[in-house]
Amino acid sequence: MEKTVYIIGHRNPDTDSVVSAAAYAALKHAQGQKRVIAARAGKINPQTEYIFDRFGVSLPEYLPDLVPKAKYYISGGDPSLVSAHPGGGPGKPVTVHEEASLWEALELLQKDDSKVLPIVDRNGIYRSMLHYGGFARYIIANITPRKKSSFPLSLNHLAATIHAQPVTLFNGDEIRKSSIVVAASYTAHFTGHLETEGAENALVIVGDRWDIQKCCIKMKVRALILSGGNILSKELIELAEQNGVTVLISPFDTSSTAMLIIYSVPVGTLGDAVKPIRLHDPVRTFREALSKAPSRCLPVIDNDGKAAGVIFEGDLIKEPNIDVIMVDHNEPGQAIEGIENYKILEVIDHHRLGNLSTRYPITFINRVVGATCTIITNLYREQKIPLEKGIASILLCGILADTLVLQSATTTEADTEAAEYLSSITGLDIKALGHDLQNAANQVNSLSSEELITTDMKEYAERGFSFTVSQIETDNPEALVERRTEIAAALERMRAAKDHLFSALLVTDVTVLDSLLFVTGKKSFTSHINFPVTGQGIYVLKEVVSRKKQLMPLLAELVEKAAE
Ligand SMILES: [Mn+2]
Repeated sequence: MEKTVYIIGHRNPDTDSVVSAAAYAALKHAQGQKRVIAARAGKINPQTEYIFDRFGVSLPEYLPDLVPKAKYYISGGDPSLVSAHPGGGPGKPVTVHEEASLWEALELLQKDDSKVLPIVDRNGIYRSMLHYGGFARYIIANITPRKKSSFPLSLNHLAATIHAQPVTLFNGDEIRKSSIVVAASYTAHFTGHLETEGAENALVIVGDRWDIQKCCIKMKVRALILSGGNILSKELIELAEQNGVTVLISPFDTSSTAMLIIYSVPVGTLGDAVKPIRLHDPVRTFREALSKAPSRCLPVIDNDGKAAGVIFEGDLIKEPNIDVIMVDHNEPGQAIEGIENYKILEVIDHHRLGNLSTRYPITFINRVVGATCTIITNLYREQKIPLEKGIASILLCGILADTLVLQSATTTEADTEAAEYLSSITGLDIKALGHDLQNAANQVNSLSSEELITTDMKEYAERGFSFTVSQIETDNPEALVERRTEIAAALERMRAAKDHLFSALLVTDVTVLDSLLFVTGKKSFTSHINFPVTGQGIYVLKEVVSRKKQLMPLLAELVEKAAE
């Protein structure tokens, strides 16, 4: 089975990470890899929204988490992803209509080599499950010499199941309980028998016995079935038409015909009402039910209640049907929740190495450049894939956003070169575009303290400690200094919730390229901070604009001191 591959950036996504995912997925599509989907692990910031909107590129799909769910393990892939694959995706699940005959259902089961079959109504809504266990129960309950059984069936199903040639057919669709009567005795005897059985619900199987044929038609049986390909006289056909009696010619002998009739009941009457699970249900919520379910499988439905397939206990030990490519991050702590359950195919990044480990060799590209978008741009050029204008435009935005318009300390020649290349093929002016991007980002004053901190927050692990460092860009840091009590309280809530060593917010002034650092933390850490102070818990970091390249080494040193 071909898997779906999600290309996804870090949590609290910034422009570089969202654009990298979108542009790298477009590169894979151009190379013919259809089942690759760009994704993002969170809400986008106003700048990212502005960019995708302005250049008319569709946003990567939002994934709240990658906690294992039914849809990632279901046999045949997640049907809800069909629309996402222009070249086709997982097929429609095999189901059977509730009014189809048991015979048709069994044929489907055999053809599909499956143990179970979801039974659906005319709109595809799940009704019940057919499995061999339920089928066996039906046979045992109905084929017993101790009692005379009747079967709910329609004459159309009956005719189809026994491959009959209809001579006359009345009320073919009506489903009604009927009993099978074989005309094996003398006529007088038989007539008495038919009277006690109730002729109107009798399906009489008879051979070439003219007397019995006539008496059945006179008594208005539900259907007269001529076994072994026997035919009816013209006179009796006319009588059958007058009396509204259905006459069918069965190509099989009497015993085969009688046996096949049992299989013409609508499959909906045999299904087990197994409670379905939903595509997005986490595996942990149904693992136990699955181990107790008949045939150790459960039906899976989509949001509309439509049958989406079947999940077997064995599916959970197979590899899931999705893989992941990480862009703009490599530390598991910054990745989308649940990522450890899937195979990481590639990492494309420009950050320090975290503690990622994989079970397989992977493509790992990590370059010391200012933006992952620079690496992606160069992958297009190395692999000789022409850039669409929309993708080229957002890539340029990604580079400018992550490098503060090529002015941050992380900017390399490669970033400048890639930006100039993109600028020339899109006709976008770097300075003017940079100005637009900073304007779009400058909405910090309308954000709550929580939003200021979580919009671009990263979690780190170092020397056995965990901590968070957020960053926000503004042209008016004074406005945030005025809100210092409120911001410090929000930072402290963030820190205390997960018992971090400290939580910090780097406020970067894009007009002069300096930053302020807001910190709350444990004394064992804060007592070591030796940066110039400008207020309670606020430090001045002259010419520091890069969290990754300039701030993180400073913080790592302080964490080391706290560890001693
Ligand atoms: Mn980046």
